[in-house]
This record gives sequence, C-alpha cells and structure tokens, in this order.
Amino acid sequence: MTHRKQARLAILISGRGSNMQVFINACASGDLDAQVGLVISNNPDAAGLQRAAEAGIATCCIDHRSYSSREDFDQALVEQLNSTQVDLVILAGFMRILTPVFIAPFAGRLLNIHPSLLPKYPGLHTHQRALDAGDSEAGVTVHFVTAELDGGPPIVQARVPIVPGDTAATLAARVIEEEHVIYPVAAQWYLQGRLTLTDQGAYLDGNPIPVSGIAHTPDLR
Ligand code: NHR
Ligand code: GAR
Repeated sequence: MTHRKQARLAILISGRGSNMQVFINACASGDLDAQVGLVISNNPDAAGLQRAAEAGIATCCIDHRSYSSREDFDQALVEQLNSTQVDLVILAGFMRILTPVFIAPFAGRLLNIHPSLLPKYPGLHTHQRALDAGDSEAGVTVHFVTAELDGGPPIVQARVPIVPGDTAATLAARVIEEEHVIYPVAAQWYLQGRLTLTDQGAYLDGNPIPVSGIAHTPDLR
C-alpha cells in the first residue's frame, strides 16, 4: 500500500460560505480525499469565517480595503497561501476580481463556481439577468479560473428550470442546491488527477471538455 500525503485545499470566501461548508463536510466524511487547510475571506464580516472556525479550520481575513491596489491585495493572498502547502484553491462566493499576480502562481489549480450557464452571464447579478432575459432555464458552472473574468474553461454545469413567479431569490435557492452537488464532483476529479488545464483548454481523462462544461446528470462521478 502506498501512503500519499492527503491533498490540502484552500477556500476563498466573501460571505455565507455554504459551498465552503459542503467542502468541509465532504472532507470530514471522506467523500473527498482532502483536508481543508485554510479558509481566507476578504470580508471580515463573512459568516463563513465563523463556520470554518467552528469546524476547527484555520481562517484568516485579508481585507482588500487595507491595500492600495488590487495587485497588492493579490500579493498578500499569494503570500498567505504560500505559507502553507496548498494543492487546490477553491473560490466559493469570493467577490474580488483577481489579477494575474494571483492567477499566475495558481494557474491550473484554481477553481470557481459561477451561478450561470457560462458562457452566458459572466459577472454579477446573474439570476436577475436570466429572469430579465426571459430565459426558461438557469444554472451553475464550475470553471478553471483564468485572468479573464468568468472566462476560464468550464468543467461541469448543472441546469435548473425557471418557473413562473421566480424572483432572483427563489431562483438562487434552486441553483445553490445544484452548486452543492457539482462543486465537490469537479474538485474530486482534480484531486484524482483526472482534470487538467492546458493552453488548449480543460481536459477530463484526457478528453477535451465541451465549451459549456460536462452536463451534470444525477449519476455523474
Ligand atoms: N478573477 C479572475 N481573474 N477570473 C475569474 O474568473 C474570477 C476572478 C475573481 C472572482 C468569481 C466571480 C463569479 O463567480 C471570480 C472569478 C466578483 C466579481 C466582481 O465584479 C465578478 C465575478 C466574480 C466575482 N467583483 C467586484 C470587484 O470590484 C466587487 C463586487 C462586490 O464586492 O460585490 O472586484 O461571479
Ligand atoms: C453562490 O451562489 C456562488 O455561486 C456565488 O455566490 C454564492 C455564494 O454562496 N458566487 C458568486 O456570485 C461569485 N461572484 P455561499 O457563500 O453560500 O457559498
């Protein structure tokens, strides 16, 4: 039997941290073969910081308002992450646009979950935009993070219906249930060495992933 050191995740948050909690739970239960080594928030008031601390996880706050440029903030993030071994960085409701100062050192091991059917609706207010456009469905995409905002190669995507009477809040509640399912799936693929980012895009098991990511189905592993 070979003994490999367990992979270590760092999770970057800005708010509630429900996706973060899913990772904490999946690591604790053994569903994900990893440990959460560190949770960082840019927002000192993020509820997720408290939730992580309650789970016994190291937390820190790097407040972007303490830095005079995005690059200086990103450098502080890089230094914090470099002070501990990190195999994979998970953006989970992290609300600061990152510059190449951060992206470059973590390229290929940096994931985000974005609440839209990318390439539709990069950026903010995705649910309201889908409603305003009269779309009949919405969804969520896990993607590799590159310097282009929400423009990195998609990995996996789940769709939900938009129903009459939906508001941004009711739609967000439907979408986040899918977020909690697909984000650990993508992370597990990465940790198993099945998922890679190259200059040509994202690959799973050596096969190029389609531009909207792999469609999530209930039995996807
Ligand atoms: N950084 C890069 N370079 N590339 C991506 O794909 C990124 C990223 C940083 C965050 C998450 C993203 C999302 O899933 C993400 C992806 C923040 C904003 C934003 O406009 C947009 C998209 C995302 C995150 N942020 C404002 C800013 O000035 C602040 C908004 C606020 O604080 O409410 O940074 O949606
Ligand atoms: C999630 O819906 C996530 O997709 C979205 O914010 C929510 C965070 O919830 N992310 C973004 O909008 C990134 N700009 P959580 O804090 O409970 O995981």
